[in-house]
Amino acid sequence: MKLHGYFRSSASYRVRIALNLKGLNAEHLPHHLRKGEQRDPAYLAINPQGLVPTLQDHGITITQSLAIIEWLEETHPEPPLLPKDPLRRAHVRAFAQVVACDTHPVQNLKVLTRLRELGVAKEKVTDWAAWANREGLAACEALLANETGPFCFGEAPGMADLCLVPQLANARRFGVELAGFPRLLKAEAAARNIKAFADAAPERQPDAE
Ligand SMILES: N[C@@H](CCC(=O)N[C@@H](CS)C(=O)NCC(=O)O)C(=O)O
Repeated sequence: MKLHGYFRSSASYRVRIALNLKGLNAEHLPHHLRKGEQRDPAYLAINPQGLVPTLQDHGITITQSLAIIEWLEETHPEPPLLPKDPLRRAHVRAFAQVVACDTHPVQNLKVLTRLRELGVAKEKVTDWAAWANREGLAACEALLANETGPFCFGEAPGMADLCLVPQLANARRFGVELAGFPRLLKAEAAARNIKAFADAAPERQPDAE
């Protein structure tokens, strides 16, 4: 398998955790997002959005981190990243989508770059990104109100955790105060003890700066 990514990309970070949890090896192919390498024609031919990650495996290509993770789950079911119960699965997916569909996309590099191009001052752009993170994480915290943990949804890490941990890293980069999210920090602390999460961290990647 080949994973096109970038060390600081939180969407790639999600997939790296999923691969590690499932004990799968992938060759990591970095694209330097700040240098615009995601828009090279050769990369656009496999990912028309010019975003990372993209997974390639024996002639197949999959874009979008959640689609990649669902595909890994279906083709390599052990250990599971989703619970067995349909309602619990829906709740885990809802949590993951708060992060991946409604929080991360409004603070990704492309959006922040466009705001700068439209004349928004750098501090205001950072405020915007921090606001998006606070809003999304507040919803995530509420979704876990009745979950005892230690992970987001139960005794083992899953799809919710692999979305949460990279998003908390983003929130810190934008200066978000996280003390108001104790349940999320508890899940993050549990994940920190797991090698699959530690090995996927941005600073452990070959292209880390
Ligand atoms: N919804 C996509 C988001 C992908 C995405 O936004 N990736 C970011 C890095 S985390 C990216 O490639 N940004 C490049 C850019 O904004 O130009 C996914 O989950 O894969």
